[in-house]
Amino acid sequence: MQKVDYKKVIRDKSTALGFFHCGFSEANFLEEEAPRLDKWLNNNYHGKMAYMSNHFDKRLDPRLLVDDAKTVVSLLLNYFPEEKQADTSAPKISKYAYGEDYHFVIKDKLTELLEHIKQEIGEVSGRVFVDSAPVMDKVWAKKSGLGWIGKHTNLIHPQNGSFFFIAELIIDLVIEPDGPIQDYCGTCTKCIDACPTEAIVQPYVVDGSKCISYFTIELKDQMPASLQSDFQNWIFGCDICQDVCPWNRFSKPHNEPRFAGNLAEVDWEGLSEEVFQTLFHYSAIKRTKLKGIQRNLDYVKKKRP
Ligand code: B12
Ligand code: SF4
Ligand code: SF4
Repeated sequence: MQKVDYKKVIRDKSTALGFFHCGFSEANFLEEEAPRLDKWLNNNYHGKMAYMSNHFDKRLDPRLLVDDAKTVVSLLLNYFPEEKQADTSAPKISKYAYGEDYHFVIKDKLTELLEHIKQEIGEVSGRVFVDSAPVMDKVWAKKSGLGWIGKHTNLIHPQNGSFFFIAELIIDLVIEPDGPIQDYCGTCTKCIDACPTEAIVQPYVVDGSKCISYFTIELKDQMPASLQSDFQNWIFGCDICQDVCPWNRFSKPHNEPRFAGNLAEVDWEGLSEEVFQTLFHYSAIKRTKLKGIQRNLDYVKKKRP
């Protein structure tokens, strides 16, 4: 009887589902990351993202999340849009949030992938993850050879840049791991130099509590009165460190219909609750609620010269 090529079965289906890269690593303890995560939390770089300080042990070991976990299958899904926001003076939204919320889109794909694995390979159990549990997405993708973690702390693929989401399947099937690739940041410091809030406190370390993405999406309170930064019109997330990264010259537009979206027509200043609910019901933008968007608009208006 011919032996099933597990990697081929999984890779072929992941490509058919629209993921553009798929890699494998052994599910075990993240020894190198443990002191880094500990330090990051001790420095309070998570700010008010309390969920980041929960489940420290599980975050570092997928075997504590999934019974009998053997392999982490890492997957990348492109979200780089065909057209960027044209009006540079308009309020800016991160490219990842132009279309439908990626959690819904990716979860559907991962569920289908896991079903396919069961059909083709047999008794396999596991769980799907898309930024929904204490899993270090970038670290697993790096270990699986899908790129390196750049100085701005996002994962970069040498052919596709960094505008993609990362997701995983953690399964109880033993698969030969792929090895990591090298870091190609070299002497470049463009992301560090461009960050308006100096959130990249040293190469490869972001103080999350200083990042525009944190202020505009994660922070539920008022902006701190002491905040002097010019957010350069970003009202939902921030793409600056990725926009300036030379590796993103290689980004190609996604072909995921559910990520298509046109925010150019949105009258941000005049948004009512009803219009907000209609426009953003299936969007990641819903996370801030209308109140958050209005707070962010007020902030960038005040900081405009
Ligand atoms: C918390 C979080 C945030 C926080 C904190 C950011 C951060 N860098 O941690 C905030 C809200 C600021 C944020 C912002 C963004 N995020 Co975010 N975020 C996460 C989340 C939930 C956890 C990340 C995490 O574990 N942080 C904890 C710290 C310890 O990890 P870290 O910064 O990666 O730290 C590493 C380095 O500091 C490094 N390190 C430390 N010291 C040293 C020393 C050396 C020598 C070296 C080599 C390394 C090193 O080791 C640490 C561990 O690997 C992940 C999803 C997930 N479950 O993984 C998404 C995730 C990282 N975010 C994502 C995205 C898209 C963004 C934004 C681009 C969104 C936007 N446009 O606004 C920005 C980018 C900001 C930035 N430059 O990082 C994607 C990244 C995809 C990619 N290509 O890498 C992820 C993976 C979500 C997903 N599933 O797709 N995010
Ligand atoms: S996302 Fe923006 S604020 Fe955050 S580290 Fe990058 S450039 Fe700085
Ligand atoms: S801008 Fe330069 S230093 Fe920053 S992640 Fe990209 S290549 Fe690395």
